Amino acid sequence: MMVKTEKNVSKEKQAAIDYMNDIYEAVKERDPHETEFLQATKMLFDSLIPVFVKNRTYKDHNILERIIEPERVISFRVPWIDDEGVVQVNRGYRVQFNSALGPYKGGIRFHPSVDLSVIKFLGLTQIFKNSLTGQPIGGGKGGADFDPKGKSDNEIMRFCQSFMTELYRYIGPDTDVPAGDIGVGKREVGYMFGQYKRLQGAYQAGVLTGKGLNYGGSLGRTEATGYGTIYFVEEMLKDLRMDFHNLNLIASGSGNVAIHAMDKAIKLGAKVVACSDSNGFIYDKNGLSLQTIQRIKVDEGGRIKEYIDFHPEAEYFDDCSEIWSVPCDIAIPCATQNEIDEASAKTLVQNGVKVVAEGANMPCTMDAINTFIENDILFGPAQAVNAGGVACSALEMAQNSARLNWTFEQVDEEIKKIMKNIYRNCKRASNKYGSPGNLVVGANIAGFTKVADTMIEQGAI
Ligand code: NDP
Ligand code: 2IT
Repeated sequence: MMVKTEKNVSKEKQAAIDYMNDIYEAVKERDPHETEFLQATKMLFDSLIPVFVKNRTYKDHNILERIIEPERVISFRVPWIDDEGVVQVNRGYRVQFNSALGPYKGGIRFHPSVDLSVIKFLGLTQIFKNSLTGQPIGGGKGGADFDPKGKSDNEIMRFCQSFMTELYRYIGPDTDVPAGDIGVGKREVGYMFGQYKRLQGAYQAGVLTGKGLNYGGSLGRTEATGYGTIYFVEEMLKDLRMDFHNLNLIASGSGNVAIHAMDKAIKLGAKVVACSDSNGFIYDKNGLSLQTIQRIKVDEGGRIKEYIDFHPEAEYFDDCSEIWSVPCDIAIPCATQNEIDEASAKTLVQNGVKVVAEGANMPCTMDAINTFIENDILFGPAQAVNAGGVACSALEMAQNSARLNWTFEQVDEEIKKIMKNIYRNCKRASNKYGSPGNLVVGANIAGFTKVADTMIEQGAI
């Protein structure tokens, strides 16, 4: 059963719940082992119930059955030669999920946990995130179960080249435009771009985003997801008649999203007291030094525990999931999926958290989200909160098409506008559909209805 049984449910609502349960069960029967994808599907369906109560059109057009099935799934072998001369093999994926609004758009993740379920959940949520940005981009995602940790620069390059040797035939500036995600940053995008250019025999700058600044990358893209996250939180705080001053913030992760979110939060007056990597977390009640974190993680590719070598006043704990026991006003999970479960959510609530915003994709389990909502904690869902990254990618595509470069200030201003707009639209949709303040419902409905309406306009494809 998808939705908890409620008393006094209207006939119309029960019919919508039954209808959506049937579709969910069919998805589950088809791919029972895709746990992350099923989780994302369930979260989406739960939010959409009010839409299906109010509106028959989407049911008449079988939108749910269509939207939940990717337009195309590509899976391929990625052979590469390690520094010992041994051939290694990984599995690569690209899921081209939905092209109603524009070319497929979404990142590429290199992490040992990557499988089709992970890429499908990321692809599904990307559709609605991209829709929320208001830009002409469809949804897709890709990746490989490759572990970049401990690999030499040459190994990374050979892997990226081999990955692109297969992927290049499926992508293009008007077809599918990948970017970075966990384990894929400017370096990896550069190697993939070089290989794409070589195989294609043409310089198509708009085929990838997150590029280096010398060859079509956009100023502000590196910062965009983290900054956008904080611009969104700023809007949430305004609703609580608060700002960042004197608020304690904790961020999980210390990668691209976490670092730039912490940077912007500090600039706006917050105190960042804890952050982590996959081994453990650091804590300093007086505030962490972002400069040191950046030196360790960005410049030297080290581990977060090295922080205490430079700041003995800080503490290191070697279990990253325990970071949620640190008391804070704002919690922004910025590492990976399912990093906040119900128990962690309850701890955050008990410790007085005021705002939780998902910098990462699906970092909170469904029970965790319900815990926040039931306790009236203002909660910002991933597809809205972290949309600044892909929004900036779409600005990079626009700059590439026009063959010009915007200034950092122009890009940053645009991202701020987009994030404010997303917040407004989520709030409006949550009000319109009877769940005021529930931004999960608002984000899913606002993202979904635009894609669904467009699919209807484009016919039964
Ligand atoms: P990075 O690779 O730059 O950093 C990831 C961070 O999360 C690292 O600190 C890493 O620790 C930690 N981490 C990764 N996997 C795990 C895990 N299984 N358990 C605990 N910690 C983990 O990635 P990004 O910052 O780019 O991405 C972070 C999240 O944000 C992801 O969910 C991504 O999908 C999402 N996102 C990213 C966008 C972007 O533009 N980059 C845009 C929108 C969302 P360690 O170094 O130890 O591996
Ligand atoms: O999850 C995401 O939105 C990203 N990894 C960024 C995608 C993009 O195309 O910039």
